[in-house]
Amino acid sequence: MSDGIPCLWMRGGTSKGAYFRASDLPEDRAAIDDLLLRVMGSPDPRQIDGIGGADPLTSKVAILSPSSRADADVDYLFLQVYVDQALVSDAQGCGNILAGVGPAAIERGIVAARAHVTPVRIHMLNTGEIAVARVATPGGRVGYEGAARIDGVPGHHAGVPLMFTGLEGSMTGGAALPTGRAVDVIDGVACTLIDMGMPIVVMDAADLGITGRETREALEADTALKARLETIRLQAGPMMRLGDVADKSVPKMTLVSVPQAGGAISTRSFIPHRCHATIGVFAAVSVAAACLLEDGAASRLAVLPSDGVFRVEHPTGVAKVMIERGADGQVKAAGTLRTARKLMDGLVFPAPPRD
Ligand code: NQM
Repeated sequence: MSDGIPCLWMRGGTSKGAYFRASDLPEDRAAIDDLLLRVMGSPDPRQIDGIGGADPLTSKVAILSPSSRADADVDYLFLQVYVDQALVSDAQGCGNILAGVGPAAIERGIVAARAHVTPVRIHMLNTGEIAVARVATPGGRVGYEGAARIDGVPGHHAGVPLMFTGLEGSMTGGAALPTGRAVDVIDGVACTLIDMGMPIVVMDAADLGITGRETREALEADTALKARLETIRLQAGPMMRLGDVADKSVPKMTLVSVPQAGGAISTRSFIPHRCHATIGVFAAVSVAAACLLEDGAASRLAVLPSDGVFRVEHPTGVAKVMIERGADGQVKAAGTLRTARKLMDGLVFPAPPRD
């Protein structure tokens, strides 16, 4: 380990993380967690002695290996490395970091590139589901340049379309509504507890005494709001079959309000203790699915699109989610467009164990 560990540092969607081959890491999970804390520089609010960016959105890890399933090409384990606690969690997946998995799997020789575009079937170990990414591979190499733009990322890059099926109840027992109800009242607040790839608690921002148009910074400074959200979250966790969520990064807390910019719904997401600069990919799919329910905060405020493309507004723009529904009205498939970029390929040197 003192010689350094092969590591790709990539932007995936609106997040950043370290991508490793499983074979370059220890086998034992406790040893991996210990190593990743030292790689990222956690716990420390500045992560000064590691490569983490002092924000949950830039303290993320993807571990890749050839797939254990015949219907997938690569296995992807997502780990959230907490910034200011000695905690590494696999209790959630991450659709933004997922955007970098196809390119990273090709870069690392786990998947062979095709001539123009390489479809990569990704087995997401955190939830057991499969996503399909289409990676631009001009000339048989990953191409990062392109014309796709996503809000929250400056400039334009090669698009990475992502398609999902079977997201319902990804971490909560197989049903999109783990309590069987569109609305549960917790601490007097009407909450929609939903999991379509990410367990989230959807609430009307007005019920929490805010407009839902506040900036990320203003919301992060609102300690009374954050305390109230955490009290609701700790009760929602067991109701969503997630057990005690005190040390888990799910469920996420999503405050919704009427759309401001021609979209379907406006959001402010707590993930769960910091406010998201945008919105997570699977969180956006879950919010879009909440808009389609007959009851609940999101459906009461949403403006449903006629073309199946939900423009989910967030603090720095819009995340577009394509939703395909079956004859029964249920969400059958979802998709989104992300971009990803290789930022650094090299060796990472973890900090020594602390005393
Ligand atoms: O919901 C942050 C992110 C995410 C998660 C978080 C994500 C998703 O934006 O699929 O992408 O919710 O912790 O990276």
